[in-house]
Amino acid sequence: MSADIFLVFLLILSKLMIFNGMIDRTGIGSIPLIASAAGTVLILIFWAGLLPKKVRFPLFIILDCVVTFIIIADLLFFRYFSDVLSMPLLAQASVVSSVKSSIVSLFHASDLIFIADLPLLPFISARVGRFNKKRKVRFGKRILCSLSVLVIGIGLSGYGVYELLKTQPHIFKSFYDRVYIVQNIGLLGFHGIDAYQYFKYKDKGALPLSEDKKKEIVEFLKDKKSEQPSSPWLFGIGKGKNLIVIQVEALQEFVIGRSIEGQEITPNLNKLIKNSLYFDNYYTQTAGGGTSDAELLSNVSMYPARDGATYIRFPLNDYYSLAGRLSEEGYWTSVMHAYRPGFWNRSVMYKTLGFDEFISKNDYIPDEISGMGLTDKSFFRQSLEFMEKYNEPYYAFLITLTSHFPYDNDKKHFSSFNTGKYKDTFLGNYLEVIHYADEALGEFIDELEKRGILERSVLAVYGDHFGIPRDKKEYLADFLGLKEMDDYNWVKQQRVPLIIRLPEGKYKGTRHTAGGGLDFMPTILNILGVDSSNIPMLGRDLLNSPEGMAVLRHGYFITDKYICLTSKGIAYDAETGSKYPVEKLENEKDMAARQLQYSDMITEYNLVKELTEYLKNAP
Ligand code: GP9
Ligand code: MN
Repeated sequence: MSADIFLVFLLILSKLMIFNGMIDRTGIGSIPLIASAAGTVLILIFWAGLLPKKVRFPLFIILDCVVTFIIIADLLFFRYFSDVLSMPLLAQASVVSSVKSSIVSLFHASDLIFIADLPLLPFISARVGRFNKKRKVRFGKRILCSLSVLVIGIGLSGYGVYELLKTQPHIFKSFYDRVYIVQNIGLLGFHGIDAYQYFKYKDKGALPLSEDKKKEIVEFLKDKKSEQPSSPWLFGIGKGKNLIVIQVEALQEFVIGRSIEGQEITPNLNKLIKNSLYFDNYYTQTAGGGTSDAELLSNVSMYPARDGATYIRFPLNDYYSLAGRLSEEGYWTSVMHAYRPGFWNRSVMYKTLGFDEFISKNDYIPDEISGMGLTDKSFFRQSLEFMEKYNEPYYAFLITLTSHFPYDNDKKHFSSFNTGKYKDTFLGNYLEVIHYADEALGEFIDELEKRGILERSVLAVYGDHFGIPRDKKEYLADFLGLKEMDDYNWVKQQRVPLIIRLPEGKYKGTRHTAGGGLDFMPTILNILGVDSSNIPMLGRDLLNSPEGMAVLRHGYFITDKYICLTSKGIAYDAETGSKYPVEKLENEKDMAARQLQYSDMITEYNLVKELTEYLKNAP
């Protein structure tokens, strides 16, 4: 390698490593990271040996400038959003303006290190050029050298990617933690994969959208609203109260009211249910975005994206969110989750969703750790202190963490819970962490009560998505005493509990209407007495709908009476599990398909603003 090429290689690699050091001081010694970053630089400059020095020199300057620009842009973005830039973000101009306004405060004097080489480059190159002048290498040999550099570059980058995929096999599917990718394979590798994914999705045929289709969506939304009675039941029963929503990680319905070895698994949830509206036929409708999809469903009443995660792919769309609507009513809105703020692109998305505040891992004292991070008990304790400072009414959205897969947590902070024959099995571990999450929740609710907050609030608790993956279904069948976990049983187990406690425990009782995450927002807005007629929501108010229906993201649906496995062409009686003629469900099938399609159109064409206008002016 000629000296000038080697110099450019070193310069760019150093800049990349300094960048990594700035976003994560501890991780820069990692061999896969260094190898991968070096590999990407080699891929970037492999061609250089084929060109005469006079030609490649200006190209080097351009290349260095481009990489420097990318690094600085990412660095400023990181300081603002705790995240790195990505194609879906860049495609939406407002992100640039949000960072632009604070650019001066985001730029640190130490960042000058990234541009320090630029004025020196011509000088250095001239010297290196003189030193190298006499050596002439045949063209064929140079081609061979360049190809070898390319192959080594690909090999080194591939090694970094391989090491990352060993521990995070799905990370490139939904890009749930961009910073983590950068920490493991470097900035250029990340941007390369990100751009590839972006164009791959982009060409994946967005649904065709005509003016007629838009009108069809409006009609659909209007029809949905007209199903509601003119004076809906319980409208405004929680008017002016705080809204406290707890999204519990991996909490499934089957644990509710159930005991093992003579102990209730969720004694606190069971107690809460006694004084609450309890929806026991409520389904998870999440897809590739996991927890973030559950958040999305509850906060905007739209389905998650068909591919990848909405939080990652459409973070700068317009959304008419629960937080946005409650802000208009004078609420303070805050979301709390003790994990890295960039995970699931939350720091960007929560701004988009209109939350006034995001309290993340960076704001909590890490005094008790288990599983993925701060324990739920400490999370609730500290969150309550934040909440106490808010002016009322407020909307506090709390997302728990301890009961996260794979449930083999350090149990130091757990009280003992005997799972009998399931001890140390996957299911036993799940039951233990859920028991812990329940205990943490119980402490929190007691504290809310003691401080008088409970009676000034509407409290909602629900599970985000399944906890037992399909490959562990036998455990579940055994635990539930089922002969076989067939499709019917499996679909039924996709329920998560939804509990809504009204002040003074009013209107308590179990409700069996079929529903899902999509229905959370309309139900809550009715309870809070907030007009939602202009909001394009795909869900329905579960307290006022004549019939319930939950459409799962891949198309299966559940009505109050039937369960339909659409793609398999099979239907069951929801109660008994006996087969039901699927051709009798044509209307429901059509409704389910349209719902999913409209949701995708709204998301992919960013239609919320336009639809809101339509609904506002609709007769
Ligand atoms: C971490 C937590 C995990 O922030 O929300 O999300 P999941 O893996 O369940 O999607
Ligand atoms: Mn989750």
